[in-house]
Amino acid sequence: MNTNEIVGQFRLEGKVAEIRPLGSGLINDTYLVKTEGDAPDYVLQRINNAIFTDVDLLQHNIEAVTGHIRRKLEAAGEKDIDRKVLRFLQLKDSPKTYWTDGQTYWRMSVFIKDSFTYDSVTPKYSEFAGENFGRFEAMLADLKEPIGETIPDFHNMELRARQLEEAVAADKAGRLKDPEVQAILKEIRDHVDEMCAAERLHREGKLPKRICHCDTKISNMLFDADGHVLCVIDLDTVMPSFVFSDYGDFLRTAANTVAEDDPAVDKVAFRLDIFEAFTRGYIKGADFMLPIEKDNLPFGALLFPFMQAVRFFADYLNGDTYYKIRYPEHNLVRTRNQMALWRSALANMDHMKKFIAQL
Ligand code: GN1
Ligand code: MG
Repeated sequence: MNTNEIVGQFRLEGKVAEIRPLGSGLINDTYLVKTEGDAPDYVLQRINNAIFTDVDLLQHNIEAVTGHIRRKLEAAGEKDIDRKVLRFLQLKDSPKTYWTDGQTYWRMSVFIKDSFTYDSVTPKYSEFAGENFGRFEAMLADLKEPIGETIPDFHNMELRARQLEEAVAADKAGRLKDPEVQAILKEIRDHVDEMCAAERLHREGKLPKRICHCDTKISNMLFDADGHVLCVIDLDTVMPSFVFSDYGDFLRTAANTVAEDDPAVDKVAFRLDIFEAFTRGYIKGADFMLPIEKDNLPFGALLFPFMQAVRFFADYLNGDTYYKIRYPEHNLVRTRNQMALWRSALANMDHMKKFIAQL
């Protein structure tokens, strides 16, 4: 079936004028569905079923989360709600919000009008983003419906470390002999223990899990033309996790002076102006945080470049089966970049701690 026929399975308004690729996600395939006249435009996504194996659970989570946020916005008397929370379309012949032919899985949501995404932001926008990602979690704090893990242990550093060791043991792509690969592996192994602190604190009963977004890269937030935050998008990985997930993944993308796959490793640096602005906003929005969560935010800023490096590196050793790549060394380039960011954040640890203590 072609995308036109798939779109035809959903309850949409208007006539389709054009369908074209949208965005830069590394997992799903995304399209913009333009319609004729005044009808809204839509986003069509093919869900990567190799990664999200339980699409029923995935869409159940998303419906629970968007429904809960919508009701809160309504109760607060918000205007323009359709631009502040995503709305997924049901099928013509069932209330389900995804369609499958048994092999591929598809969903559609309303495209939010006059919205913009960014791959880099000013400190001012970061502060708005921080407050809104924090508020996103705060809004979900009283969600009664259970939210399952669409990818079990998604942000569990101990699991990611084990997966890397499995990739090393198997060396499927024969890449382990490269001296650079050996050096990266050594650096990761030297620090992996300290990077698993959150799981230990959780086992000791000191660190709670919250419902988090778990993919707070800067491009997953929509802004309006004036730079105000409209809405959080890409809800596939909303699940219980530590606050570090959302705090850390934003800084991993927004506080890097370059993109996550920029090969110019010497240009990679952790931006303190973005860190400070985002942290101020996040602490304001995530008003539920315990002292142990707040005090460990600098750890979260280190954890995410490190975890992402481990994930890209494991995929490189496995022969690039998880992330989309555009050239053979893409995952290695991403690994180098994320390790450089981690080193730069590490060098700023004292500054980060002091800054948070005085807030
Ligand atoms: C993936 O596809 P996208 O851009 O939403 C990944 C994230 C990574 C990110 C790195 C389900 O996100 O965890 O941080 O790539 N999502 C999944 O760019 O693995
Ligand atoms: Mg995502």
